[in-house]
Amino acid sequence: MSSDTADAEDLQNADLESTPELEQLYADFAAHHLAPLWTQASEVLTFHPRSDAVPFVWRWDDLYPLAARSGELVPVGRGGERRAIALANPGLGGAPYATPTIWAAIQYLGPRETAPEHRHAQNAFRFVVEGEGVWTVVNGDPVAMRRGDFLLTPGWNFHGHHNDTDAPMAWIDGLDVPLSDHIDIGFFEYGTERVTDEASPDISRSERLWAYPGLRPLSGLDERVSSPIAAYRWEYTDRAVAEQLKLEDEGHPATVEQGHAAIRYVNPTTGGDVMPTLRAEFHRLREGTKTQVRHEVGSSVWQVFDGTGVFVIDGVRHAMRRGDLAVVPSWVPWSIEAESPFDLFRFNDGPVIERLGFARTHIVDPEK
Ligand code: GTQ
Repeated sequence: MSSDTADAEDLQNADLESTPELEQLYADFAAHHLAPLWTQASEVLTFHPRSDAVPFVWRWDDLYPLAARSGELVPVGRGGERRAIALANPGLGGAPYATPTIWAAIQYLGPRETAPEHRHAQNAFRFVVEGEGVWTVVNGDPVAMRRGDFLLTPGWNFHGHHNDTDAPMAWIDGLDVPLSDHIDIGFFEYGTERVTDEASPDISRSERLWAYPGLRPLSGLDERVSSPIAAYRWEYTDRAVAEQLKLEDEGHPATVEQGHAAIRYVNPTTGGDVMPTLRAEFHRLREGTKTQVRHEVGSSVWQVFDGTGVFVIDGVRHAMRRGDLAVVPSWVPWSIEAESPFDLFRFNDGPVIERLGFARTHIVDPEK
């Protein structure tokens, strides 16, 4: 990529001589709320994506105790809505955004606590790296949350969470809040203070109707923008990636690259992503696997589910372990090295980038 080496400064009309007439022209532009391209072309038309967001890592060992302290000091209830603490990317000026499109937060519920029901246009999911005992109630359907489960709250579905146990629980939330903010689509409504169904079934009604692989109910043949499956259970995710590696062992290619099994969570009514704005995946790397170095358009957040390894982001090595989260901004090169069997959850804005026709991936040739 020769464009990498071009300096932004090279492209500006830097040698345009300042004259009183020119300065007056610029002042008159400003007075009329106008801005010329030529003084800022290289910022507006970058040779490749240059995110304001920076690569960054948050440690579970920092996040969890801070969430627990919030649990001591901050009640959860109407108005604040959620005891959720967002990852604030240091490049994004203090906004509570992990990337320009993605909200990622740790959410914490103490023993027997309830986060009240509400709904919003923004799409949301939860991923559980440890613990259990909270039910998220989605449109009146109680959905158990346990380690390894991936749970959906698509836009405009009422949802509240209640902890049915005497132990606290924390998990991560992913939402399209920053994208929603940029494009001004937010609507919000309060629901009930208590969750509408405090039952604690093992699986939700949604799963009983929708979560049998390759089968869909004839009562629901319409296409839906978001998946009707409220929970993607760990037992299936685990099995799916384990089988890919076994198939590879048996000489049947099934992995994305050698030693690297991965799945995408999908909407069974379309075969596409679970929600229009968010993609989610689960990856399992064999011990010793090193992925290729990739540049991708769009930003991702990774969370380590199990094992240890190294994330190399923009050439910087980050040792990662269970619960740690890493942000990879658009087009920043990344690769992963597994020091043990390494299980990873990733989410990103892939569906938006693809739907708008902006998707590109560049795999760095190790020979060059
Ligand atoms: O659980 O409904 O992290 O509404 C941010 C906004 C979680 C939620 C967040 C939310 C929620």
